[in-house]
Amino acid sequence: MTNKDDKSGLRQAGRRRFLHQGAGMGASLGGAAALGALAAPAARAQALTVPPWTREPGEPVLWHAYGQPSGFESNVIRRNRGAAPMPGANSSMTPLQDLRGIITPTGLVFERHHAGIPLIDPAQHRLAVHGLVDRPRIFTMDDLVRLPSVSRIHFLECSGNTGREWRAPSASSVQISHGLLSCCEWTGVPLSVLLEEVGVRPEAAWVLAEGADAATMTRSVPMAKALEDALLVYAQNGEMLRPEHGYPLRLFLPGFEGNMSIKWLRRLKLGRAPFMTREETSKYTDSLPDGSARQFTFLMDVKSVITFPAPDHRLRDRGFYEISGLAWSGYGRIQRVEVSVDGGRDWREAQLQDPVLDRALTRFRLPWRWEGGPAVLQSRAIDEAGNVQPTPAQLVAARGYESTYHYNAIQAWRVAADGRIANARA
Ligand SMILES: Nc1nc2c(c(=O)[nH]1)N[C@H]1C(S)=C(S)[C@@H](COP(=O)(O)O)O[C@H]1N2
Ligand SMILES: [Mo]
Repeated sequence: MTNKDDKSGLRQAGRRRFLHQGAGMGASLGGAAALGALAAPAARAQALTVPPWTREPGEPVLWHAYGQPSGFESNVIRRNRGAAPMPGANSSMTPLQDLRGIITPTGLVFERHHAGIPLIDPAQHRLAVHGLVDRPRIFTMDDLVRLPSVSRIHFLECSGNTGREWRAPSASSVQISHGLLSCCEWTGVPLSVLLEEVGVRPEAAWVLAEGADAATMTRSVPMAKALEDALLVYAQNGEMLRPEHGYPLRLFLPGFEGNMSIKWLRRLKLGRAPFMTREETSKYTDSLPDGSARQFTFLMDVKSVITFPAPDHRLRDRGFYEISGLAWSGYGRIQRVEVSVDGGRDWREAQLQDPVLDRALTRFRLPWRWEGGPAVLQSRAIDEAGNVQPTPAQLVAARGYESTYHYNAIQAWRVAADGRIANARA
């Protein structure tokens, strides 16, 4: 794209070339043949002009000292269902329908706060570690960031994500139905390193983690998880955490429900038994059909969703489209994703985009030709532990209707003949 006079022309030529190559690709990807001959008529034969932005120098360097997306992308923002009854106790969702890779840009990462965002001076922040330890201690942020650190790419999903789809299709946007989900690079000190500093007593079996927000969010973490891969995170996507994600320090538990990754972390207490906090007794438990309830359902189940096309989009022309979406599991890597475009009669294996990482979002793609008629699109993920994403009927059979957390059923989008897309049940 070096010849500025010919930008749009190159773009059109490139598009046609891609669509043409698509024809060859189709055979090996099964069934998506005849991808060529589909450049939309409007994309052909246009006069090339020299646009105003080519005639004079553009904005200077440092136009934004902290970079911003193009103004033409201003609709790509976090959104939610509206005001919540309690000030500060609300969430916002990631615009999955507009994202292209596996990493969530930090400014678009969903938020879930139970009592607002505390604005914490890192110089004032402290982390206390006490209980069944040999050397109880209060750490400053300077103490903590000096310790050996690691970086890991993992998804974070609120266990309430998609919970409102339980009884019937509800949200008319994939952002609202599935957007309590992100995937970032997390940098921090392994909790095991800190626990070695303080000396864990042999009787210690659980760690209480407490946040410094007005919710003083508290959760009990099993010692095995604390020692295995729990992180004391201070940076996200390469820069220090942002206030809404726990600045200056949060716990991060790969593969576990988002609620346990306590933000604004101020205290860790080691004990013999779980601490039975509100968030693990009243909340974040799962009622079952027989009247009992599951407690401590830490792991996020295998799940996937098609992010394009979704109800947020509308198909304008028939012809080639790339179906694309995200798959993830708290049990490990995604092994396989299958996609159906006919309401679940036939399933085709989607391509997984490298890298396929442990407990990270995995992008899948499938070439598709829309003939202009009705279609029902679904994706089904299978993880390396052999877990298969259930249908809504299978999920309800196992869990009933009284739960809100850990909904991971197959999502269907219905494409109408006019190209509009709706949330549906296959
Ligand atoms: N201290 C504290 N930690 C918290 C919360 C909170 O309200 N307070 N919300 C939890 C919930 S329910 C989720 S899903 C995640 C959301 O993390 P995020 O806002 O960085 O996406 O943080 C968890 N940690
Ligand atoms: Mo959550």
